[in-house]
Amino acid sequence: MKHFYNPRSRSAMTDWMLAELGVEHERVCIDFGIQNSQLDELHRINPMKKLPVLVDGDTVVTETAAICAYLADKYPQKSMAPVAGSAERGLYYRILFISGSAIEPAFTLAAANIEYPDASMAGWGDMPRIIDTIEALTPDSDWATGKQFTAADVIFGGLLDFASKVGWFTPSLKMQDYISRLRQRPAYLKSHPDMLQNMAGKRIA
Ligand SMILES: N[C@@H](CCC(=O)N[C@@H](CS)C(=O)NCC(=O)O)C(=O)O
Repeated sequence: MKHFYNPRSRSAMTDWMLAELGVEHERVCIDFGIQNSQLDELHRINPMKKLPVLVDGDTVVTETAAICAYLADKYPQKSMAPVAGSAERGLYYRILFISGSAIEPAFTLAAANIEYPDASMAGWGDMPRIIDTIEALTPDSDWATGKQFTAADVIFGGLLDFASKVGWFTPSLKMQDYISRLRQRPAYLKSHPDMLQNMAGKRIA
């Protein structure tokens, strides 16, 4: 497997997922400022021209949440996804999908000081609804779907961790506790060496 990533980007989450799984893979660190054959390859395999990308044989997976879900299913012995058909699996899907389709766009627009005029028309609603949703989905203890740490924590927790570092929102105490638990995981530390520092104001690759 080949992972196109940059530790200073959303692909820190897929790097973290690979570290949690402990699977061997080829790393291709992309610097968007350097035009080379690796960047050409990224542009060829992903018309979105974005990181992260996972190439597994003939399969090209893009989108951070899709890559993490794909990896969780590929290595079931690592127990990074709740059992298919279980109640926890429903919550797992909810968290994986809402992170990319609603929480992220809401944060991105808020960071650019853009407010969509009608929360009922926008798939991501508005910031008050998003903050209430994050609060409801944040676990009081353990992990997002219960006792088992899953790819949903890498995606949802990873987004909260990143968004709080760059100042996109102010986490509640419950959210801060959850983020602190995530930051203590050895695989998190392995994949976020420089992301532990204050990222406010720094360019995201
Ligand atoms: N929806 C995508 C977003 C990926 C994304 O925006 N990646 C950024 C880095 S954080 C990127 O590659 N930007 C380079 C560009 O768009 O030129 C995902 O979740 O994977």
